[in-house]
Amino acid sequence: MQKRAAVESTAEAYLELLAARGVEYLFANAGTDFAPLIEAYAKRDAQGQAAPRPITVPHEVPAVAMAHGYAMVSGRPQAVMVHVIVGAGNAVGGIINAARSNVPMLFSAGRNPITEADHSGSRDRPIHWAQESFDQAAMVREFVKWDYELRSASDLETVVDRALALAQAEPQGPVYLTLPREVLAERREAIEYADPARMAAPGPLLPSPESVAEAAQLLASARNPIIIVKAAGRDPGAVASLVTLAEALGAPVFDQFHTYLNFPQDHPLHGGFDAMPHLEEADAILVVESDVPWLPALKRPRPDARIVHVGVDPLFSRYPLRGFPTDLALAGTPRLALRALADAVARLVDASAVAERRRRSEGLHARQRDAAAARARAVQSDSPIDMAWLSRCVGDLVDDRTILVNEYDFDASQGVFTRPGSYFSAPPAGGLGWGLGAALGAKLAAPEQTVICCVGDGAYIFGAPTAAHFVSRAYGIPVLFVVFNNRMWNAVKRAVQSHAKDGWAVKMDSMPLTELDPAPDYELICRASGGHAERVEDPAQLPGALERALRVVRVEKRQAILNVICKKP
Ligand SMILES: Cc1ncc(C[n+]2csc(CCOP(=O)(O)OP(=O)(O)O)c2C)c(N)n1
Repeated sequence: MQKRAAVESTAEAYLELLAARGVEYLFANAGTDFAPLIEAYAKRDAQGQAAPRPITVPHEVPAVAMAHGYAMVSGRPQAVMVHVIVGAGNAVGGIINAARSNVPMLFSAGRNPITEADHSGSRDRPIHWAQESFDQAAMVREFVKWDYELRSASDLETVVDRALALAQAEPQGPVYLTLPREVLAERREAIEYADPARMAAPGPLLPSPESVAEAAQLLASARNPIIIVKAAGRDPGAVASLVTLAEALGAPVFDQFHTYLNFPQDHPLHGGFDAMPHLEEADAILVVESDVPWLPALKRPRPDARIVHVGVDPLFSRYPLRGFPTDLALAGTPRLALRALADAVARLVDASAVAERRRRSEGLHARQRDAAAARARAVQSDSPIDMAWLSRCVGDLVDDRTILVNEYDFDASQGVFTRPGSYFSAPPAGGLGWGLGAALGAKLAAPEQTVICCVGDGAYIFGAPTAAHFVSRAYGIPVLFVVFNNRMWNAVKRAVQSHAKDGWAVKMDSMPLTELDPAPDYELICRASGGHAERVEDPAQLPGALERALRVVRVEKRQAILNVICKKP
């Protein structure tokens, strides 16, 4: 159906279209380039017309992370807009995260006025000369699927629909749109557009029956097949398919460097979080949505092991170097590809071999669970607090209406996540500063869920906490933030230890460039935005402090933070 809406400018037409296309939020960090858009928002607000809800995020890192968090929970891309080249520069890390996580997003930036004078929107500030670049999109081009500069209002519908369809086409990812101020400011009387849109993203893909049959044959004839998975749970529907396949094979599933809930942790075939000790036994390996299924520098599968990869882009075509052996690659939507594989495998396997493998896998599962519990018990009274005990206490709070967003230090083996879409951890690209914004975006997308955000003290600082806590209060988005505060960048320290085991830094116990001591009173940053804030040093006080903070988040609907002082490694 063709729809006509009265608007005053291209900026207003843009808002009309975004709303019509179901974009619920515009996460924005504004500058002078926003003037026509702000004007359009004010007009639509005054007249009660629909527009994506504008969220002021006073730093680009949490702004992009909020759109990331919203899309990872809801599956729906949102819009982000930042200020010309300088805002885009601050946002690039988040775009890299979204790209490597295959998270859809409409990322946009204003463009400095093109003309020096004589047009509505022409340059009228001294920054308007220095803020122009030769190729603004170049800054993000390598990490977006498509980029374009809106040149004329007449193409608006095509441009917006193409951007949203491409972002949602698999492999999903961010797209980038430059919005020049003159174009946004152009006067218009109306916009006509198709409603619903006439630009659909391609639907789910299934690998060919021949390649499914070949892979099924390979897996079903193996004596010791194992499954390694990282990000299948990006599509919550893939979890049940993976369970069906694992059960058909009786094969253990290893969450290796996992970024989503891929497989219920209480399932007897969940083999834990480290496949490396099991690589040598495996004569067939199914790698599902995993860019890095093992670390070849440390351990590799047997040379004769047959290896099948399943994913929307099983060769990870945007990675310059990636050499994991691939005997068969099944490109397709994991939910469908795994289900098809499960059906084919079930027709081929030997039931007694499956039962025997399942029995062994159940033993492994039980040993893993017991070992994790023992690790936490052994340190439960340690002071300063051990991160295993902290993870246990947080893990114990997870129920069927909790989402956990983890940027680094929460140890997932200390929880029992079972529900698809209940656990998210840092993107494969590891651009720090993702956690706070992602948790806020997750809470916006799932207001009925409790969102717990676990961050290292380093990750907390990268997340622009003043901006994140501001957003939480300003828009009523209550999240429980738990800071795993070891007063250092342990990841960097560990890298030095593994790079030079007996080197100077280890021998002299000297780790310059890794210390975050003296640590700020992080809880005060949250308190400054009206949050409940506690500093926790006594391990025995931890469960009580978590309960109090959760009550504030759930009942008072206010953000809360626990600054948990942990052992310094
Ligand atoms: C934007 C960005 N800058 C730097 C790094 C390098 N880096 C990786 S982990 C890390 C430290 C994280 O510290 P913290 O969150 O306290 O966790 P910890 O390492 O102490 O467990 C750093 C600096 C990064 N990943 N991203």
